[in-house]
Amino acid sequence: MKDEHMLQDPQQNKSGVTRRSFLKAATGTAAGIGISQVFNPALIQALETGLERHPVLWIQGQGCTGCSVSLLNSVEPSIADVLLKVISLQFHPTVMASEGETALENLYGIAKAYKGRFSLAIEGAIPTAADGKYCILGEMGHKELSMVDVVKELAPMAGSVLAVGTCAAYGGIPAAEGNVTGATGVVDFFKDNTIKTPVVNIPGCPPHPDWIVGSIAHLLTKGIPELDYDGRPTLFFGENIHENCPRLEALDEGIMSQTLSDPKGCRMDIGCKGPNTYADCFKRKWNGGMNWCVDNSVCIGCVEPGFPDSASPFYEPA
Ligand code: FSX
Ligand code: SF4
Ligand code: SF4
Repeated sequence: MKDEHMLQDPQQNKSGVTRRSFLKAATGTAAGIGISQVFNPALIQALETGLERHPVLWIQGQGCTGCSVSLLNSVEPSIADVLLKVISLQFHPTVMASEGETALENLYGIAKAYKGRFSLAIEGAIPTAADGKYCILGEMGHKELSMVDVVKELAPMAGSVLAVGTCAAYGGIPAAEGNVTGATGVVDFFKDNTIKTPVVNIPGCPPHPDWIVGSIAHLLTKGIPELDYDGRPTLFFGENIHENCPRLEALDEGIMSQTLSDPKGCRMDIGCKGPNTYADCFKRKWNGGMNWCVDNSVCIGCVEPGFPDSASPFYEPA
């Protein structure tokens, strides 16, 4: 099958958002908070042509789907439109209409047709125990396909892999103490199986939608973004939460919160893990820029390798 026929043409869709209107919105809402470096005018043009022929295939292993939900709930216009019509997302178990063997055949068909030219987004950890039986994605030709099988087969064919969420990046909650499923993060799984495809980690439990969309946009237009020691884009994970926290001044003055409802104090005594955490939540904020964890709770270090064990108990000082 020819490339042209394999992918849906986003421009032919009849519903609300066009690629141009999405990119305009993304530029507007993201201006001044870092993502504008991704969505500059030259890149918008590149996105308009580049995204169309670079499919993203999104598979889900051992996670809670919170990564997808974070993405789906957070952008206006609807991220579902964005993913289906702007980013050329060709497989996503939560949002696609297709199901069963047909869907899996499509997944494999696109991977083969676009070998070396598609990105594989992996959400959730990969459960390796019991021969991968803890996570079966479906059946093809009367054969069960586990997450392990699919990653082993598709990841080497991909041009790049996005490990979306802390579970995919580092193992996260499924790999916490008591990990009976052998839950493993993507990079460790690749090492164990000699898979060499480059990986971009987009941790967070869940990750901020800008981190996901921004990393994909960077990947598709400028290639792999600059990554830190833990494989995360420095664009989003290059700054320390504590050093940039608006409550740092309170700490310097010895004003410490004893309760989560305290409006001013530093949260260190009630467990804030900001000092060990690198992410731009302090300026990007969440829920459309409304608030972030430290406003009403503490930073639990959700983007760090070792989370959640290394950050537990959440409400006790580190
Ligand atoms: Fe993990 Fe994604 Fe935490 Fe959940 O599926 S990163 S458990 S918020 O959402 O993988
Ligand atoms: Fe640091 Fe947390 Fe205190 Fe902010 S609230 S200054 S991140 S310890
Ligand atoms: Fe995760 Fe901390 Fe950011 Fe909250 S503030 S999303 S816990 S890194």
